[in-house]
Amino acid sequence: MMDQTLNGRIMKGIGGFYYVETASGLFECKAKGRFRKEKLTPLAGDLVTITVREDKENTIDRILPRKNALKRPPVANIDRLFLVISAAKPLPRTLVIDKLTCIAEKNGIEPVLIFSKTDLAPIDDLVAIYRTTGYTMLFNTQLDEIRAQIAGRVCAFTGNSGVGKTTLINRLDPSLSLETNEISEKLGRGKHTTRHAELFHIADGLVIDTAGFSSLDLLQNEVILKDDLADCFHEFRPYLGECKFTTCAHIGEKGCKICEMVERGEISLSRHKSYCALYEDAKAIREWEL
Ligand SMILES: Nc1nc2c(ncn2[C@@H]2O[C@H](COP(=O)(O)OP(=O)(O)OP(=O)(O)O)[C@@H](O)[C@H]2O)c(=O)[nH]1
Ligand SMILES: [Mg+2]
Ligand SMILES: [Zn+2]
Repeated sequence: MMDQTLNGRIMKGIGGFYYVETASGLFECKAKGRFRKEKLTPLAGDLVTITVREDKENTIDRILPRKNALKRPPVANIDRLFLVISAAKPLPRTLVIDKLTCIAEKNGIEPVLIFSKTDLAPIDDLVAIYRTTGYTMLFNTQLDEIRAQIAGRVCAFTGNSGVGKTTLINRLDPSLSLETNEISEKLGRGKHTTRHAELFHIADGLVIDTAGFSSLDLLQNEVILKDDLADCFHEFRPYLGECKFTTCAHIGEKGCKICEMVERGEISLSRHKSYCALYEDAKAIREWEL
């Protein structure tokens, strides 16, 4: 048989091998040496062209341009990021949620908020805060609605350890039976034994299981510059450019449209507080430091 050129998507990468799904099946491939020279690492989620060979190892020959790429977890081409937020155990922290939505926005990923453990504590205050963002908000019990959000897209789940990400993914597709904390504790196994990203078919879409990566990894490895920050707050966008001063940083200046909208309750105070805190952090970062 002759060598075959196929298009596909990297479902996972382990120990230098990549598993590429194509219309003709799944193929184990090696990356061409050229990528190493170009300092380009194939990532789970990458759309690639591969050559399938009869008597030699299959290779990834080309990585198609990416929509986005995260460092940690190392994944590409994500469409939606599900932020799982628990009402309790662990308690939600708005600054963390807001930083994560900013990282998503910066990468062209649509955040979707999923509230879990609402059987343990009320979540109304948080729902009220995020209503003004316009983001889709769902409870972890709304499985069909969550499945509809996944269909046709590449999705990732994030959120603190213990919020119930794996539990939810298992409920969305019981055939997966990924290991939850409960089980790994019972088996006396250390948490996060595997640290690789892998794509699964769930609900007519692809879900990246980022076992071993925490939202902290995302938070620590993605940087947003201060001039890009306001744009990452989705609900600020309609008003940007309407401040009195073109140099307005929206942190309490006179004639700031964003601050006016906060006063009017159109933008939630909590989100603006996060913005101010993140702006302070971002001030310390210079582009040449990246
Ligand atoms: N009461 C309650 N418990 C839940 C809910 N969702 C998950 N849990 C429990 O929370 C614990 C942690 O759930 P996991 O799914 O392992 O959490 P995780 O987000 O995957 O955690 P990491 O893998 O460490 O990031 C388990 O004991 C679950 O049974 C929920 O809606 N309500
Ligand atoms: Mg988990
Ligand atoms: Zn302003």
